[in-house]
Amino acid sequence: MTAEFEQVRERLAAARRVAVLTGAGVSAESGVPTFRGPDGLWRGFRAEELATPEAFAADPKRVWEWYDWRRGLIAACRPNPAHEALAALERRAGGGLTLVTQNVDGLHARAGSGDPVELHGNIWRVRCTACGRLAEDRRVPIPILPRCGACGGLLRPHIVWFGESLEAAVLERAVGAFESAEAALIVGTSGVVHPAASLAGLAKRAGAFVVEVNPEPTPYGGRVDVTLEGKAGEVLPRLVAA
Ligand code: BV8
Ligand code: ZN
Repeated sequence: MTAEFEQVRERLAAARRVAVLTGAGVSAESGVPTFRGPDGLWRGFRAEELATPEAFAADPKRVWEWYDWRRGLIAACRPNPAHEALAALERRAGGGLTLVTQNVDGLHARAGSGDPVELHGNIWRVRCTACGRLAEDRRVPIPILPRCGACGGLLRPHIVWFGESLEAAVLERAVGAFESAEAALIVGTSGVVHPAASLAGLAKRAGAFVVEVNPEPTPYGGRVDVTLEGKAGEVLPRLVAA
């Protein structure tokens, strides 16, 4: 237990309000591929080429095949000790912890997190491109080109694609949590995608103690108080252990 580690445990325990931001790295040990890691490609495509309204307009079938593949993969994954540790920390914080995630896999909720802020949506929710109807759809496989039950319109994943705005209420909740946090945890994100990547800076400017958990160095490096180098599934359970 290094002095740094002890300091983080103390600051986390003392903080009345904690904000957490997670990225694909928190689900890596569940077997969900990250975006920019070695397993980040699908049929040679990067997420930035598929998760866009243009890609969906040009070839909805290919985009749905990518999501169907991810849904099938995620359906077989389980929350890992990192998700469970964050759910335990939330219970212990008694309402003082807000979990914000960039992930669309739904694993935080499955691990028991009460009301995660899903900045980029959720892969198990679909939205009708014609009538806008939102629905949960857990079919695996999902028929490729799924149709709306109400109007027959083409469904799309209820996910924020590159170039699309985040839902204002969702972003406001995330910004509010990081601006009022006394401690902030940034776990398993490469800090590349905005506006999620700016949340840590908001907390820092508001005087919070900011900690990053990642096995690799990231652009956050110089701007956090402590970087705990390691896997989320190993570091978080030790941080949260009673
Ligand atoms: C918007 C849904 C515009 C898809 C996603 C130039 C500069 C700044 C911004 C931009 C720019 N050019 C374009 C933009 C805007 C763009 C953007 O940020 N692009 C990036 C690529 C530069 N952003 C947008 O378009 C956003 N919208 O800006 O709106 C606008 C503004 C005003 C008005 C109108 C419009 C929308 C962004 C949302 C895109 N959707 N996801 C889907 O999932 O199907 S983003 C996608 O990347 C995922 O959500 C993912 O979560 C996210 C970020 O990736 P990470 O989570 O960080 O994952 P990554 O693989 O990168 O990293 C994994 C990390 O884990 C690594 O650091 C690794 O070391 C670590 N790790 C690995 N194993 C472990 C681990 N950590 C811990 N434990 C382990 N075991
Ligand atoms: Zn419809």
